[in-house]
Amino acid sequence: MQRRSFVGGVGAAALVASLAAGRSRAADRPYTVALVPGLTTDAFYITMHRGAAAAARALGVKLVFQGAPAFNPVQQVPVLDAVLARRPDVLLIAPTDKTQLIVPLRNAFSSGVPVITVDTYIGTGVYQTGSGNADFPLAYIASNNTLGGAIAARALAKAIGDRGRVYVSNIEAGVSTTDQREAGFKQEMAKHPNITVLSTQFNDDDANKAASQAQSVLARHSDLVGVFGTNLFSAMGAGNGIQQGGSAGRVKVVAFDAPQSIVGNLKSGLVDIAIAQHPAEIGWFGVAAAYAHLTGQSIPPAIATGFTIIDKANVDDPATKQYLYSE
Ligand code: T6T
Repeated sequence: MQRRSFVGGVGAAALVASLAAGRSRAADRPYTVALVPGLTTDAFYITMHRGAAAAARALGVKLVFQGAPAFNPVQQVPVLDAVLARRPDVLLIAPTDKTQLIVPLRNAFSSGVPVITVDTYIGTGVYQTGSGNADFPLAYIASNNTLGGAIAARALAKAIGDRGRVYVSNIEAGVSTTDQREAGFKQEMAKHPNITVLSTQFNDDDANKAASQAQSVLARHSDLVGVFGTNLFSAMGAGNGIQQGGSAGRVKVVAFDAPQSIVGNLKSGLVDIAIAQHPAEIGWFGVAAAYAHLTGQSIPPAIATGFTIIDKANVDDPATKQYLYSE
């Protein structure tokens, strides 16, 4: 079959129309696409589900959304097994560890289920190259997380007058997205000689743990001036800890992700900058890419979605507000 290119500079509506042209088999028995998020109760993945559901409706695809209650491989792998038992036509998944999910996903692929990773990746995240043991997923659809970390560093450096001690609140090493955000942050901070980046605090995606760590860092370093929270729970937790430690406003907080609660935090000055990802786009492109593959069209091995930078000045602007996550 002649394969057509999936993203060739077409707009979303034209893309849906072009994809829907291959719908005849779907009309007989709709394709099933499974989306396994990092966890189900995170506004980021809830928003990704919304985007995926919109694409599924437009394309006549059945979407299954099933995930674990916490962000870790121990809970994600049994959910993955349960989802695979339903034999989806394509698996979309946000792997919770770039190494530990390789074997379970390779097994899925070997059993005939095409895999696309969304948000996070396995291996190096560079797929379809014919090298390494984890290049079998068809595509990786996500934010440019290294760039996001660099954006966070620039914003924090500006907010603290380019000097002082800061630290990174992170989930755990081995998560591709937050590893890249921390790396991008540190690479950029290396260009700021008067800023010292203290040891990273790992919180297991637990906002309460991130809050108590913030208080401990403050107790050890009364001259702390800034924190970068690499994801929703790291940032919210660190912000709360800074507030509980009596340093809200003095210690600047740059947050990755944009739950609804960020609005109040930006207005009160607890958080200076929120870097909103576009998770609905990730979900939308995930289902569209799955459908493209199932209908014989080629898909690019990497699709990068955007960011919206939110601060006190633009948080009420409808053009910005649309990127706050659903709950
Ligand atoms: O930041 C997102 C996601 O990109 C990351 O991989 C895990 O954490 C979030 O879901 C936010 O909690």
